[in-house]
Amino acid sequence: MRGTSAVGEANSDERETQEMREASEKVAEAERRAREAAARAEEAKAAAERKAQEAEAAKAEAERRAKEEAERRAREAAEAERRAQEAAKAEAGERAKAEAETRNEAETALAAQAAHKRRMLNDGLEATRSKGFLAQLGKIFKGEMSSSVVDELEEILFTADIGVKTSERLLDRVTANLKDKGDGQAAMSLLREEVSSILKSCEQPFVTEPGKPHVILTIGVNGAGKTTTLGKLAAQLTASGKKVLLIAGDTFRAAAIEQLEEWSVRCGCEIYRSKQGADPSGTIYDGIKYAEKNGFDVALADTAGRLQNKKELLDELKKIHRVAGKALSGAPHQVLLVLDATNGQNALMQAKEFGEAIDFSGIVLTKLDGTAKGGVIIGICEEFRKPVYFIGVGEMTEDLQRFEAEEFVEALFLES
Ligand SMILES: Nc1nc2c(ncn2[C@@H]2O[C@H](COP(=O)(O)OP(=O)(O)O)[C@@H](O)[C@H]2O)c(=O)[nH]1
Ligand SMILES: [Mg+2]
Repeated sequence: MRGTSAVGEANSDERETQEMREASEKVAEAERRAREAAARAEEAKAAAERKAQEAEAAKAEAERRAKEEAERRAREAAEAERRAQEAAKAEAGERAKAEAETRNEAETALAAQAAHKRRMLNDGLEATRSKGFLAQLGKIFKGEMSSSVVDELEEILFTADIGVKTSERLLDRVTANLKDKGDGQAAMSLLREEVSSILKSCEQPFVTEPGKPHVILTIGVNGAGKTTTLGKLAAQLTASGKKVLLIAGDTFRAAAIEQLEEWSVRCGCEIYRSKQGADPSGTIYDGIKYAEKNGFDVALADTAGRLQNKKELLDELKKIHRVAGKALSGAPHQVLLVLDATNGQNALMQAKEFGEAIDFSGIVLTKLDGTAKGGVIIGICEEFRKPVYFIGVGEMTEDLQRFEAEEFVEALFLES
């Protein structure tokens, strides 16, 4: 039994030992596992730290790159801006240069135009200077007189083409201010001053109001230069950018319509025409309506200078005037009386007759070139006190000149 028990004890010891071994093994195993776990945890921590560091570094790198990129962009933008400014500056410079060149060209062209205008005026008044009353006045100026300055002056002025009234006024003013009655030069300069003051009173700018359309009517005797003046005026206004309509109101002669038609082709403006023999006021009425409907800036109406008789002509002109006002309120805005300078004192008579029938608003004096009677303008200004808008000194478009008193006086008294 004992043996059995001993064996049993031994077995139990063995088992105990076994169990203890196993237990210690388990502990050892557990410790190992714990160590391993701790090691893994350590490793994981280290890895996490590494990752965190890496992330930190990546973030820092990303920030650095972003900063660099932003700086690069800013630099590029600044460079682009600088280039744009330079280009703009260069372009502005180019533009200013081009503008200056255009201005220079325009100034040169204007100067050339002005010189041409003066030359045409001076040439045009040549006959008036050398053969008209001014040529005779030259004798006074040079002191080549047979009697006193005042007597000579009186004789010359009263035979000149300036009309009695004007001659009287000139003579009175000169004699009243002449201190030494024998001083020819002083008499001439006084005369020039007086002529200048008379002519200045008739200088007025010609404006076409934006009345849409601004209607201008020309009146005057046959051959005075109405149609030609209208053609030249149409050409000048068209060139200045206005939309111009010519109205062929002289239906009396087919040639008059054709003549105006030629001008319309030459200046590139439109013409409103009816048949020869058509009612002139009806034609002008329709023409104004047409101009209004089609947005013309200016409508220039031609009229006949001769009908069956003078009364009929003046009656027709009055009717045209009335009818124009019916077509468009305020029309005609201007009535230009066209006078031919070669008619001399007759031009004064015509102005009187036409003026009694129609209250004209201004005068055009044509054909000052090639006549010795250019002095008539002094009489026209003094007697009618109406603006002289234009003067004709030749056949070309630009030979219809704006009347400028000072320039005219200079050309009139030009010393050769
Ligand atoms: N030399 C010159 N001739 C002109 C001038 N104005 C018009 N004429 C000419 O005078 C003539 C009659 O002109 P025109 O316009 O037909 O006169 P209208 O009958 O009043 O229409 C034409 O041969 C024109 O060329 C001018 O200022 N100088
Ligand atoms: Mg005509």
